[in-house]
Amino acid sequence: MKAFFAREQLLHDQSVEFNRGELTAPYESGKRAEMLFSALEAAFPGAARDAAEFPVSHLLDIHDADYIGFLQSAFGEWIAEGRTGDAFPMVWPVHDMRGEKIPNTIVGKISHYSFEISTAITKHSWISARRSAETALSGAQELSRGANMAFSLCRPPGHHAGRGYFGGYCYLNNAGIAAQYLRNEGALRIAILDVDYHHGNGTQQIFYDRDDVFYVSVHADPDTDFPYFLGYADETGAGKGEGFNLNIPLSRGAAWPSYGEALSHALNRIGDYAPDALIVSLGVDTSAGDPLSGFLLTRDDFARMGAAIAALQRQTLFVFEGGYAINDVGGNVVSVLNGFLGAA
Ligand code: OKP
Ligand code: ZN
Repeated sequence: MKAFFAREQLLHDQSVEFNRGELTAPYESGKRAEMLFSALEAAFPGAARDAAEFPVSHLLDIHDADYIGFLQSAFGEWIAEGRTGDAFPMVWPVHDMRGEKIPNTIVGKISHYSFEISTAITKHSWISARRSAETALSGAQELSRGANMAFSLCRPPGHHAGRGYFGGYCYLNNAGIAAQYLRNEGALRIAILDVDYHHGNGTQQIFYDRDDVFYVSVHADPDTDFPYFLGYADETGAGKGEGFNLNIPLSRGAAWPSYGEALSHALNRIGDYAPDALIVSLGVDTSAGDPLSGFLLTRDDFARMGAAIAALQRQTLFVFEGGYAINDVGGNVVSVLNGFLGAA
């Protein structure tokens, strides 16, 4: 197994996050990626590889050009307009307001290109997000060269980032960018299995009207959990993509009996689709004790998850997403990978 990583991903360093009416330390820290990297090095000596660099065209395959331009220039514009600290969005064009407008000054622009308050653009967000996408691309390249599996230690995560917006700690849709890379390399059908606790609204949006990328997600019911406004079971795809989006929301408190059942339903549907490759958006915030989440998976359950995924017998790229119990993240990810490798 190869595990791809890029040190520049650690540079993104948001000062605060707004939670429960207070400013708190951000849940999504560089520390969690560093600790995960150490756990991988210990469990799989010699597996670590530096992510390669890729042309920006791979980002433009998935994201709008104006959004990519905005991500690159936003922090500079924030400073040029005399603001300090991190660039936070603060006003959104909801309901019947003019959501298509792109104001010319930075606060209006940030609001246009985002959807929630916990995620800011910091001095180094662009470089970290770009290297995170390149970490996913490196894993995809490994598959296109014939590897059976790879792990991409992406940070910041990606599955909440849409074609033209950031949020949920995500700026670039790493799994989506990897999926499109494999399509460009000749794969006909890609399945994305998203096992993060939260629904991957961005990945769903990007592929909603396509039948060549099947998005399947098991996640907390958006009625009670972030991102609240997407991820319900009746979202099944549109146009050509009808039937190629599958959401399986579970109630808070779900443990392996109900989770494992949902996962096997998801995997059966993916098996029927017969994808050329599988991308797993691997969030381990489904772990009992995760500070953002309400599922109760254990270390052993994560090994069961890995084994169930391996039973599909597809080339598989694991792309890291969430997981905020930083002392458990490494063990849980290693458990998924060992479960996969033991059963593959
Ligand atoms: C990212 B990923 C909690 C605020 C939560 C955003 C959650 C993003 C989760 N008070 N804000 O899917 O793990
Ligand atoms: Zn999550």
